[in-house]
Amino acid sequence: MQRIDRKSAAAILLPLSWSPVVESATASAPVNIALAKYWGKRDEELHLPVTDSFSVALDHHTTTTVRQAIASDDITLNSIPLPTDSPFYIRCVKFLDLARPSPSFFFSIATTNTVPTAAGLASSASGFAALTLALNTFFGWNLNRQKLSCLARLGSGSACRSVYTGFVRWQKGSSPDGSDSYAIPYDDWWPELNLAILMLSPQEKPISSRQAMRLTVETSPVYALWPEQVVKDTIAIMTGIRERNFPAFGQAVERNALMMHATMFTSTPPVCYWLEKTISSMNMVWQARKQGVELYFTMDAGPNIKLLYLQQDAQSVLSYFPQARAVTLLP
Ligand code: 2P0
Repeated sequence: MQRIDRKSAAAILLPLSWSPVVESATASAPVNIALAKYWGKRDEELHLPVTDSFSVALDHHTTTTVRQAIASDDITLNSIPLPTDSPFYIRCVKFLDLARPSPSFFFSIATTNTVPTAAGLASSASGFAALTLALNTFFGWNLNRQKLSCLARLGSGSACRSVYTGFVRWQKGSSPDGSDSYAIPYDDWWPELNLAILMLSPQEKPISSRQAMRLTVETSPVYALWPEQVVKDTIAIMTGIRERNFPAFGQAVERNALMMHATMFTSTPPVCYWLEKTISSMNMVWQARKQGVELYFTMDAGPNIKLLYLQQDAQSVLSYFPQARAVTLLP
């Protein structure tokens, strides 16, 4: 397949030249949780996914302010300057290179997360989406949401979903330049839907999701089943929302997360983010379900569990999991 580099992919989205139109610009973007996961890229450079994915926004945000700096890029995260050799600084600068009006232009970036770090939700998705929105204002690009979503994707794939609130579908697209790989909002909302975080370990991941994703695509025999499964799960999730069929919705969400982890277990070498507590918590969810509580879970590339349930079951769920922290979803 024809390969397009990041600069060329960004050039399709941006004007021919630009310079700041304001002294500073601030923007916020929500954290999103995938219900049908983005797992596997067809293009590593442009973060183009193998499949669609589907997410819901949380009422937790990243807020980012962009200014011009004098001699080099400086980036602060929750008021702490990022070391220039830290992986996140390097990732941000690689993204800022796309927005730099000239090689001698430098950025001052201040980023804060409303997410308590201990909640395990600190997210590159909300971070790159907020940075994209702030750059759009800073340079007066006036990009529409579609282009903003494409641009955010060049920072981190899942960031393309964080330019919207509510339920969001990232359509994978097929163009080699990624111009049709962006998120679109899903025009329905489920006010009774609840999510709570079961924080089982605040420890850093043994392997980044980016690396795990790559390893899985390259080595897991189960990965061949994944694309078709995501299509089925996404349809079941969207239909479940439309019809307010919580068991159908929950089963699809849970199956999708388990299938993603199945691709990891079967990679070489195997990747397992689960802890013993992860497995016992899953068992507790299944036990609760047997006892009539409509409770399902999802998991990302980590050991923590996100519980999904309807408002009517909130009390029962919290009696099974008193340590779970409910998080508001953002329509
Ligand atoms: C998701 N994850 O859909 C999936 C589920 C992790 C598990 O998106 O390489 O940081 O920056 O495009 O977006 C995490 O991967 O990966 C992720 P890059 P990203 O939310």
